[in-house]
Amino acid sequence: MPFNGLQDYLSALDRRGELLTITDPIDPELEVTEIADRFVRAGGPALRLTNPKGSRYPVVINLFGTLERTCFALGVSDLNEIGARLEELLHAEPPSSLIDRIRAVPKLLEISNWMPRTVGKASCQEVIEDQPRLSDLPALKCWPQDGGRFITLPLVFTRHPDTGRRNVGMYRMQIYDDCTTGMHWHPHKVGAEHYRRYRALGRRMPVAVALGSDPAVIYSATAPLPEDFDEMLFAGFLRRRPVELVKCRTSDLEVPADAEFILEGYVEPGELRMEGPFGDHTGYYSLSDEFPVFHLTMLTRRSQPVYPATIVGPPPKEDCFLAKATERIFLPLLRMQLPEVIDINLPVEGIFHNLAFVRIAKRYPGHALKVMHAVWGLGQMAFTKIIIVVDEEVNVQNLSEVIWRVGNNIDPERDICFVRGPVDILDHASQLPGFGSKMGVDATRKWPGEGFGRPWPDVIEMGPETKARVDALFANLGLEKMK
Ligand SMILES: Cc1cc2nc3c(=O)[nH]c(=O)nc-3n(C[C@H](O)[C@H](O)[C@H](O)COP(=O)(O)O)c2cc1C
Ligand SMILES: [Mn+2]
Repeated sequence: MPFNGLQDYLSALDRRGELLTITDPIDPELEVTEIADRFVRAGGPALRLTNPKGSRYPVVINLFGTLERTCFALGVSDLNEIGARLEELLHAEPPSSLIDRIRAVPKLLEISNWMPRTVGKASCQEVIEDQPRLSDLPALKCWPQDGGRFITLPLVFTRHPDTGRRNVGMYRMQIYDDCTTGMHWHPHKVGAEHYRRYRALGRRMPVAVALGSDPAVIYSATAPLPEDFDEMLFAGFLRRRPVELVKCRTSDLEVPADAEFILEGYVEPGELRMEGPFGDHTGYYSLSDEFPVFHLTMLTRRSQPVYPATIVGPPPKEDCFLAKATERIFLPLLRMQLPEVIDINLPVEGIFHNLAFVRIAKRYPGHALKVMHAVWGLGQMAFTKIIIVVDEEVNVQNLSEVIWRVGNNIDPERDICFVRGPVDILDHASQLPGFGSKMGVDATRKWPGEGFGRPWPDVIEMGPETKARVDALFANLGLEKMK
């Protein structure tokens, strides 16, 4: 069942014994991070800190702190279920016969059931503050060298000025004062593209930010959807129920009705300000740089809101589980473009952009190279710094196996390819910000058609007859568990 907002999710976590309430005074500067970090590393519960210093709103954090909790948040017992649902939807054959057409109707009705719905009355507008103060929020200063306090789990709503299409992205916001923040959409992200269009038109850009909603809605803001795909429709698909939206008070943007807080405001084209540093996903500080500025003009909220937050930093953190959800959910989409891909593993230590293991059914000479170039052409996968392609017999989820196979199967000079292109803005090693090089490793077995003239050895394996004879012997000795 989908959740009616963040507090409904918290109640459900509480019933599962996955919510710990701490009533002691805790400082949103650094202390919340140290507490949340210990709990996330221990696979511990979500946290509700009811007495953050300097604010009357409780902080909730670690909402996606384990893989199991992320599954629960998205209403599944296994993240592959969502991928499978998506696959079924995408592979729906166009109905040919009348019977097929009739059969397709429920499926189509189901899709229309996920379209967001607009409502008139919303809990996120129970209280209207037209003289809002961001200092009322218990926003975190996460790490010692951070440039200030940051809103770390915001859902940023914008519209393309020409098409009117909505985008929702999670882009952190550094609080400068009571009514301005940074707007840290990287140039590659859709919010930044909307901004560029507003700038070209010379028009002020309306922006609305939702804090807290059904966790499926929160997750959707992080999902690497195609540019014109509405995150709120996607959230409706995930929760199997439409997201209810309400019109903002000061703009035509629509925001989740169940949110805890809505920050309404605008970004002025051309206005830039230094943002950061910020202890980031990579485990390093991202350096300060110029980003657009968000101006808050109105805050609406629930009468008893909670403030959602997250911290990022050296893995694992909560964002690792959000990203694992993305890996599983989007595998079928990747496979629509590249059916030869069997599986993919973006290990958390690789911070998702640094390292991808791709398992393929190799069909022709050069196939691994084709796959890596295709991956570099797919949405946010373009930022993958190292892609390692292996054959279908390699289980990419088993890092021990991958390292064993890759080390054995490559001749570095021949099998490593370098390309240049866009890299993640958070990459601090690239020669220029956002532009650098990437590396592909073809760790598949080499074929004669690839110029490989030597015989390729088999992997060592015991024969089944010998195994069966020793199984029988072990059973007699009471050693049957030793395989
Ligand atoms: C906790 C968290 C914080 C994030 N912060 C940022 C950020 O500050 N800037 C950014 O461009 N992307 C950030 N991201 C990644 C984007 O949310 C992600 O790339 C998303 O797909 C962007 O949506 P879009 O394609 O609609 O632009 C963050 C993700 C998470 C999980
Ligand atoms: Mn988007």
